[in-house]
Amino acid sequence: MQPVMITAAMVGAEVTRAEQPNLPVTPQEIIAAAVECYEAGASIIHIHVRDAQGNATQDGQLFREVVEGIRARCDVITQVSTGGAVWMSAEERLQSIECQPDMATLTTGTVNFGNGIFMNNRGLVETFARRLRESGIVPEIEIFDVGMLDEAMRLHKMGLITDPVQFDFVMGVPGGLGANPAHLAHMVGCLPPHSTWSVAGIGRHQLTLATIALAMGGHARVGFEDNIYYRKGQLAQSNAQLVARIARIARELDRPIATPAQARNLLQLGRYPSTM
Ligand code: KMH
Ligand code: ZN
Repeated sequence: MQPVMITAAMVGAEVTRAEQPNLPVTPQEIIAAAVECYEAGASIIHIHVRDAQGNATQDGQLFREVVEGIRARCDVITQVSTGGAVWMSAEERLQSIECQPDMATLTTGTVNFGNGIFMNNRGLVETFARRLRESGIVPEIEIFDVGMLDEAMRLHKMGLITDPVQFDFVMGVPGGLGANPAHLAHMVGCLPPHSTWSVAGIGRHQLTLATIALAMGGHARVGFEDNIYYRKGQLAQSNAQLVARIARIARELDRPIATPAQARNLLQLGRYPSTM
């Protein structure tokens, strides 16, 4: 089995400090939390940023500050969100890639997201995929429902995404794909041969689905974006605490933890030069 790539999704767009007092919010807090997660075993940092009021933003300058700050401290892979928050326009969402991160997310369809709608129509998805391709930024395909997998295959046929494709199954968002291991088994069975995949379980499903993913040979995403608790009724102390726990489980399952260099190799980052 491959070494485990652990992704730390530390901030997100929805969680507040009132809900999780240890949520990193300022660029300096996000950089420090990323380094802690890297030291605990993360090879990929999934990045969202917040404005001075703590609200989600896709401000390109804030993303640049965070990505450059992380790069100055360690070689962990930087993966920016192009999803942003449900109220944001497409142009706003794409500002995050201006700082030339290693990777960026790409959601391949529209889904209910709680009471909101996470809007990703075909035109938007193709535009995002093209922009990433032209910028030499490797996408991670975010799958919030099964049909998004078929849409990703369509992009693959169009040459907008190329092998090896990294998929992240986001399971348990209210309105989206349920956190059911049977769904996971089905989706993994549908993947093209050279793919890699991880699971981001929401809330209490984070630990169980990440563990199942490790046992199946996949990779795992943990962090406050998806889950703020260590266990029922007990808030996690930090994102790094959640990373350290899944790293411990991986070792128990005889899955070594991927270094960022190993993860770069598995994901074949830098596989196409920027044409911008
Ligand atoms: N905040 C969600 C609406 C991503 O980062 O690409 C979208 C999201 C996915 O978080
Ligand atoms: Zn995200």
